[in-house]
Amino acid sequence: MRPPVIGITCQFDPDAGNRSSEVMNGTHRLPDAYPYAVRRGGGLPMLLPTTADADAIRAYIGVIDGLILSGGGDIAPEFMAVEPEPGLGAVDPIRDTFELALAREAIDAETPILAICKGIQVLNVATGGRVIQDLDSSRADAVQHAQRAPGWHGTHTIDIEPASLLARTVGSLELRVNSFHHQANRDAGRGLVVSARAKDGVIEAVEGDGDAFVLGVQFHPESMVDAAEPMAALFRGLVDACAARA
Ligand SMILES: [Mn+2]
Repeated sequence: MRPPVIGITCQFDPDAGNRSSEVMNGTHRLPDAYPYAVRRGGGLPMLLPTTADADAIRAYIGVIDGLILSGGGDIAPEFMAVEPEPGLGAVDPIRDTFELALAREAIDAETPILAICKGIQVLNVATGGRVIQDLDSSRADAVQHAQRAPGWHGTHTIDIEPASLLARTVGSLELRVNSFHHQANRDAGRGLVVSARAKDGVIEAVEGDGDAFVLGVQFHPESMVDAAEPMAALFRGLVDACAARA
């Protein structure tokens, strides 16, 4: 029996001024930590090229057993119907359009989802949730969410909701996570609940309120699978959820 196929979205760098309707000129990029973490968790990683083709997006969901929405830049505020704030960083509306459609298709199909960093923002916006465009790091109780330690090193703690999918998956109610974000979810979208927060209240995880494996994390577990067992458990949890549906 083949291992569950885990589709992973990519970062996409458009090439300036050279886009046709047929060819989306640009370059896909993805740190190898993602496919490595999937293989280590027992899955078969498969990269999903960005596309605007709705039929192709549906076909992706038909092919994959599970989905990872990977990290990247900021989500374009137009998809939340709000104006860009001064602290907004680089956005890629092509990638956002693709990932929002893919996330909605995956939710409808009850495909297991692990959404990582930017992915947790995509998951929220796809379900009508809101995003803080730029965390206020000057707040008196603020935690540093843009760490300058190596990626495999957890720097701040999160408190996990008891009886949550996240707690069951990592086997703990507290976790030390890495942190490379300046955006965060402001709330949880439809069908999602908050399942972890940092000590300053910033949302660090959301999950589906149903039986499907739908988990979004604001940190980068793929960078920590060799350093911290609970991080590897997230990828095993995704793969096991896919295997259980097969
Ligand atoms: Mn953080």
